Amino acid sequence: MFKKILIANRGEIALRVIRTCREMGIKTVAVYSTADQDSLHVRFADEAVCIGPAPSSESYLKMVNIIAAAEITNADAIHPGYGFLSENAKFSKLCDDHQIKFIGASPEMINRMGDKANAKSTMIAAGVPCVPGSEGVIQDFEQCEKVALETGYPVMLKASAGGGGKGMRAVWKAEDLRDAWDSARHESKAAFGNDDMYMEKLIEEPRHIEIQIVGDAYGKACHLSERDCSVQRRHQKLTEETPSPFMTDELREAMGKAAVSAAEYIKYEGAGTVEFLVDKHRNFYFMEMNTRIQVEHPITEEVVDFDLIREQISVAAGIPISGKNYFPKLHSIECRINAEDPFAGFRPAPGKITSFHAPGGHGVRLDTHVYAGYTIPPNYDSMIAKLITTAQTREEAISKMKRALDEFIIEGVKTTIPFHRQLMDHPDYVAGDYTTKFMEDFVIEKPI
Ligand code: MV4
Repeated sequence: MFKKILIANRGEIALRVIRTCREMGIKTVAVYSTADQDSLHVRFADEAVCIGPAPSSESYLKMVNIIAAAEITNADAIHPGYGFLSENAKFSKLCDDHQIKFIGASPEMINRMGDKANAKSTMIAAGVPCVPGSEGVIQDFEQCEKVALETGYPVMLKASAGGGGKGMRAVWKAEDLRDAWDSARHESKAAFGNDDMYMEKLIEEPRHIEIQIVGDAYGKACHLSERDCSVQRRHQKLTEETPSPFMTDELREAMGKAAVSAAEYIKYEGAGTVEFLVDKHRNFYFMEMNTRIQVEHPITEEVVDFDLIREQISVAAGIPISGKNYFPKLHSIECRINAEDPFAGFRPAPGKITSFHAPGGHGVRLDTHVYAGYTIPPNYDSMIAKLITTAQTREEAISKMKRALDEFIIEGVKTTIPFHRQLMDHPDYVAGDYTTKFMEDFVIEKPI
């Protein structure tokens, strides 16, 4: 087992990893930017190394500084958390080159899944259901028109380097194809330096349901059931839950099986997520694979009673998985609490937290790095806490969430707490009747 792990991240996920390391008797090294000197991850780690100034590009993304910090502290592994360098093939390779175990995917795996057209071809080969469309990358506009006619409108043009909706265009009729092709390629080139495009049939009002998987170093994989992440705004998830209110035992069996096939086909090692689009007829299609631990992993941990960070570390150390799949025994919901003003288009609202009272009680988990007196720096993403409630049923998990949101006090900065409180009362949400379109129609009521 590792003796010392460096956590190449900040915020709640850095704390989350430190907690499990503590329980496993593994020493920890925090790295931090000058903006994070007073962060809890710096205080709770055994050692801490400053890696640069506030901008991420000069600190949390500065690979050589992080490797240097690992070398001077004698860390034998690096946990990248999510975001930052967690899906960076160069960084994964750099760790290998320095004989430091990267607790994440291999450079080859990251590259393979990062290229979406390539990921899709791989999944077709693995027998995973994919949306009908082009076979790989489209060569020119002439081929684009041909594939659109074969596929049948409406279609979706997607950037192969994309993800998070960038370089993606829905096209409803042939006369709009040219503009969509030009603008999607332009957007993709500007964002990723690559304008390879592929095409799919448009799935209307899909649900976003993902399967958590874990693979070991011996080619064996298992799944830990699903998370429903359909409540999103501009490709930012707001809340997630498991089990999905749309799920059936048959669908879970089929999606779980597909996700395990995907993982075993590519010999995936570590924790990963296979994302699917699910249509109203419960057809499911591969969308993307994430080769990292995700923000919303705690809801899975709560319903299957399993520490995913411990499993990541154990698999990275070469310990085989048990091989069995895990099914939800409870219902869990996560609300992402962001320092944003939900009444002003979710505009970021960094600043000093003047008072803070955390909710608690049975079935309430709060993953956060903030406290009274903490100043949220403007340099990083605006998530400041994840509030997770778990109960026997969905109805009880919602009641518990309402209660927990009501007793959660954060003063000094605006937060998304009032949004979540309204969401928990929304009749369609309460009925479990929501898709990825839900937030387009959601009207937030301003308090008087
Ligand atoms: C789609 C789709 C409909 N049909 N593909 C959005 C992010 C990107 N990685 C894939 N996305 C979508 N792909 C087909 N063929 C609709 C979306 C989509 C979406 C997916 C998941 C969660 C939220 C979404 C919001 C808008 C569009």
